[in-house]
Amino acid sequence: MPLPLPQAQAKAVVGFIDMDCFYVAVERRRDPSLFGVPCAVVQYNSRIAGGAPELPPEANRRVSGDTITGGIIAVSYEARQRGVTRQMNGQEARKQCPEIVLVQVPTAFGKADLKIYKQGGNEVVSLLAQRAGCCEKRSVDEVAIDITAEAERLLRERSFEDDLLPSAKRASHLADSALSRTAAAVSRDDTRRGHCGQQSREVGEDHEEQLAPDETTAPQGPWELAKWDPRYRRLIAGAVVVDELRATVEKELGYTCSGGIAENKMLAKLGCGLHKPKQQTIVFPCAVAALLHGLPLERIQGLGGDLGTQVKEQLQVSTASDLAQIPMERLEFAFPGKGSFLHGLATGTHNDPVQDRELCKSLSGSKTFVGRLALKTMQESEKWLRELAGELHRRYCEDLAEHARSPTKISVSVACGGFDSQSHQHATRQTSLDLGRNGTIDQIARAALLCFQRWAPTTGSFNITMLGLSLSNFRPVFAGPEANAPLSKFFGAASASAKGTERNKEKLEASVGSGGSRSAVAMSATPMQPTAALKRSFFQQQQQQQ
Ligand code: TTP
Repeated sequence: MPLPLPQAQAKAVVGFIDMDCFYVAVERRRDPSLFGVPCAVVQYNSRIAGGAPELPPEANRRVSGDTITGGIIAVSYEARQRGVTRQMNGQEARKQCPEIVLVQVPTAFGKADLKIYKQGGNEVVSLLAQRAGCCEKRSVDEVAIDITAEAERLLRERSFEDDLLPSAKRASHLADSALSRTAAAVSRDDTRRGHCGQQSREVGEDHEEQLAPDETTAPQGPWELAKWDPRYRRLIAGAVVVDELRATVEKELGYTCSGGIAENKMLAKLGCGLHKPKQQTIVFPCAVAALLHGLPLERIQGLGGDLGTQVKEQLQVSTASDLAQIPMERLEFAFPGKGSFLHGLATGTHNDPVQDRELCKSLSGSKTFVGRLALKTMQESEKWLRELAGELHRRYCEDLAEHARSPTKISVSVACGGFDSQSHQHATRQTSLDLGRNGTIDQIARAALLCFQRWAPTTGSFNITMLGLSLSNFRPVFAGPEANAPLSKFFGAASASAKGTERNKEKLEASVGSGGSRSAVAMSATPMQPTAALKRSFFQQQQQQQ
């Protein structure tokens, strides 16, 4: 049985939003003729020696013929209903569904260019942050939101009986319905492939019918409990908030999404994955035990990767309820320092708060080199480090223009050898760099090469299967002498007045053209004003370091 939630944490209402078939949705927004037809996004052909030829987002990226070797990375729900899965390559998908439209990801710098999808995800987070406050970006298409205050506001301002309760009922599934439990029992891999529960659901016309209130296993229905239990009332108001946020995202950005509502982040995410697309699920406290019972461990965020595999192997468990039975001493013995974390995940009581994190902490790019494409020489490695530097430079420029911040650390990751655990080796080397607001590709490439040479053996040939580059440890940047002022002054000055902003802009415009062919300022003359998100994230970083 789950442990009772501590009183202070029980008050939280967390919403979780996951975009539906996101890369497809981004492509549909760019090309509305893709709406309603089965379609999928495919990878580029990674076996082209020297890297993929450039294919910008605005090019015609539809792929024809039946010899498409790229793997499928996103599948529309129409295509899922016709049996297309993420496990297939383009050729197999076309065989399965001849009318499918396949769109290739854009490519740049010899590899996939995910910029349009990242931008799409960022737009969603910004919109949600405006409407709902504390937002935590969890991945390219997932956001956790603390909606406690908004739910409480609705409870104060709107009628519970006549408005909130019927609205929440109309919009939401319950996490312990028979339907939800079937969905929860499906493994994470199957879910990612687009499992049968999702395929069998019609999008559109019969939506209302599907969303009729589900049967529940709770002895007293949660809708009844809500009449007297404040925790349930808040979750019901939270469901209305999430429903309205989802409607806003669809109206303003054209993307549909699914939602989860619970008292903590892990349960909200779990709930969100139960009914897709364009649906939402409430995880009431009375549903937690039933939801976790028999839940494959890898469905829980945090246990989908290496840690989950180790937990399964060492403790001989496969479900959340199995793990919940393991005594704390044994958990701690097997995974020192992680006992209560694992117990929290297994029992649905892990109350990791929603972090106000709208901004990413690093800009990263990587490239894999499969089989005969593995990098063998310093010259080849240098070429690819430069390609990656070019990609990160472009993103650094965009980030700088948008958030007035600049990275101060660069890391290079290298994987080499085979893909089995014996021969596989992974190393990371890092160094500081000062890109400021005029950083160049050369600067990034030189720093990357320095890191690489710290790792690279001086003799012999390599067998590099992956190269990664990451820029992190952001600091605010400011045009002019204020650059060295105390940060509190900087934030005050930068956001104090429109006059200040204009002054920054003038300085920037004056310096355009002096910084080299692809300098940051040459890319954009946007005023350097730190965003609210940057201020928050910077002060959070400072607090963590103290
Ligand atoms: P997901 O959220 O896992 O899936 P999805 O949004 O396509 O579909 P669903 O409606 O079932 O949530 O992934 C988000 C995007 O990330 C996806 O559209 C494409 C990309 N992606 C990859 O590039 N490779 C992968 O292996 C996965 C799982 C996703």
